[in-house]
Amino acid sequence: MPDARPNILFIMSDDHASHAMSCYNSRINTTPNLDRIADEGMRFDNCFCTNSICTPSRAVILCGTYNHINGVTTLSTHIDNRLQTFPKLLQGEGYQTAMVGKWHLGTGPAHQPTGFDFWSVVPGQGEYHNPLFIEMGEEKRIEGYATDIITDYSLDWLRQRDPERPFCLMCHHKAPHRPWEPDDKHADMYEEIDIPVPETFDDDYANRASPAARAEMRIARDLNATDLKQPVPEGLTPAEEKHWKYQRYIKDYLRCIASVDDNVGRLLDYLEEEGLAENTIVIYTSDQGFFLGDHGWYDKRFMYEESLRMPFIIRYPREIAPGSSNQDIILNVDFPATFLDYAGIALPETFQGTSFRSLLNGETPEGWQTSLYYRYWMHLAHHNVCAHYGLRTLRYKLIYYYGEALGTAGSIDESWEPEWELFDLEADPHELNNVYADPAYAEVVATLKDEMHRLQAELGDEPMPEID
Ligand SMILES: [Ca+2]
Repeated sequence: MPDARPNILFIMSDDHASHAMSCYNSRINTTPNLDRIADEGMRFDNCFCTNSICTPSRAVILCGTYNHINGVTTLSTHIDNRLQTFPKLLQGEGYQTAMVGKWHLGTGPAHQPTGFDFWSVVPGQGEYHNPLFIEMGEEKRIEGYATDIITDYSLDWLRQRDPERPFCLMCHHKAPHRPWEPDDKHADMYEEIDIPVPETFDDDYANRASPAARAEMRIARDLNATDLKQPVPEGLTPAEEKHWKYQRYIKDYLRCIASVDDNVGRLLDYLEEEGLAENTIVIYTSDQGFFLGDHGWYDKRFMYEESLRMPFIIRYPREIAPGSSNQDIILNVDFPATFLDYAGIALPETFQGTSFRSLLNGETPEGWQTSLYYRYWMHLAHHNVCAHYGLRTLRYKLIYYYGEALGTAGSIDESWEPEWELFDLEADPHELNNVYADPAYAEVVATLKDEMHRLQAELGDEPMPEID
């Protein structure tokens, strides 16, 4: 009897914010192939990461644990590849497993991928053009463009698999990570048009705690020559120069996404041609969000919406109604629990996430999570972003910038004074007005702190000394 367990095709790109996908009503681009997944499946509007940076988010997804548990708190704390992961569990139950593309969890015997029948990954961030791969421990440089090659490898692996057993393929794109290098095919896209700027493009960082103004990820000031790829024209006013830099940045970012979109289309076509579309769960997501000129920024790390939010679209015709969407909170830590649920594998007690299969069936269970805990550790290590933790509920967001690196590579600012932020997302969706000190929100603050401490205790993290 054929194995009826579903296949899993998990496609994840790097730094692709949902507001650059047309199925999320992007104002700046179209993504017809990604939209196929959303049109034929479900779009999650409140999917969030627990730490908005590459390496930690990837560890959360594999291990089903928060970073203070799996130890991958920063870019330099690589994964201990003996940890339990969902691909290992799938492999142990007869799934064929593969990991292709960006790994970014370390190289060498202690950190390289485990739990995969086949793996071919780019070391570190990887390169866009003629990238180096490490395939089952062997280095090989491949001619071509990373997004195409990662898809080629994925298709090659699918073609040689055993059709009698289910598969789990993790196809991880390097794109559209900085420095946003498009391929020749998409190099001239958007050449003749101006991409609109977001509403908060000229944010002055007033009415916030100090970290927003301290951050060094401003389009006007912090993009470098490698990012811009062309000399800045002379004679521009500061506003014109900022606008020119935004166009340079965002167009290359969107060109990289256009290639991802094309290549997702190739994978979807393959599933259809092979009669695999019905029994394959297809996911498209990104390791976290990104600022697309929002608040005048590029990059991520902050708990602010554009960075915290992950795109998550999923198609599985057997269980998910086409063209559906969901507003419940799901987290990257919930992904592995969901995949194991579909595979009929019991969730290990050590996994901290919860399967959202019932949400995919259109039902929100009683007591489903209405808040999430977030923590970014790398105090002043990159882009001068401060370490912080916080709580987001459906309406509010509380953030605490406690100002310590906790043994990570960041430099310590001795003069640091801890600061809080509270945003009422209903009244202030763009997070421009910190109401932490507003007496009208005193009760809200107290309730949110209690909830945050409850979650910290439940998840096994320790609060820092908290000063009001
Ligand atoms: Ca990333």
